[in-house]
Amino acid sequence: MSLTFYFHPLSSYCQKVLIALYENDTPFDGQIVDLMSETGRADYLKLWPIGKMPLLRDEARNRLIPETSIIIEYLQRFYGGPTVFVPDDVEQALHVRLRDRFFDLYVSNPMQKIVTDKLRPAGQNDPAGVVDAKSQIETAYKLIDKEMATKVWACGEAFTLADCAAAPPLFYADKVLPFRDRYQHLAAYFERLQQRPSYARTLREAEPYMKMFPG
Ligand SMILES: N[C@@H](CCC(=O)N[C@@H](CS)C(=O)NCC(=O)O)C(=O)O
Repeated sequence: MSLTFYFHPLSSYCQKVLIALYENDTPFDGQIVDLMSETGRADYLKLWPIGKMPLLRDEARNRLIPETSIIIEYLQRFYGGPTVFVPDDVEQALHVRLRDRFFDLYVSNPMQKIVTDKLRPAGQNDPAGVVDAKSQIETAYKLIDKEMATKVWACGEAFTLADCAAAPPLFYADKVLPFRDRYQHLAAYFERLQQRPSYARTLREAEPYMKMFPG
């Protein structure tokens, strides 16, 4: 097997890439990484000193690829299938990349801030940072809700990189700042994401680990 995917099933960014792998039935060996264990973290840091998951190793091309958006573009270029994550058209591609950045930076990262704050030892919390993160997500919800009033997927009719980026953080963001009763179009979009077989499978595989999710 040429591709090895280092990941954890519960991790939002890892799920983003799993969705892309499942969309095109791309064969890979999965290696679960436990960053909570001392040895798991030490081994992973040898691979990628930045220490962020996931990573893709491609034996055939002798490449180690970090960063989810780059991994998904890599998969499309070298292991492509029917789902095209970033369209060839330059303007459309820029739009998809913008929406991908939007979900990573303004939903995923603030969601992580809120969740990881719950894991910090007593006395090391950052209440002001959590308030800022919630405010950022709320603004993002409003913008997504407006966008999704007229769209099926994040960038229109086709499922893209932006939808891979959207589904996992929306799932966790809804747990820390619920949106389903407040934003009708966002809620309907998230429902469609959950019905998508690639994300449904990702969620199913995360289920046994869900008890590790704080609060
Ligand atoms: N920009 C990175 C973000 C990856 C990221 O934040 N991963 C989280 C898991 S969802 C992580 O590795 N957190 C562990 C840590 O920060 O120690 C990407 O897109 O790959």
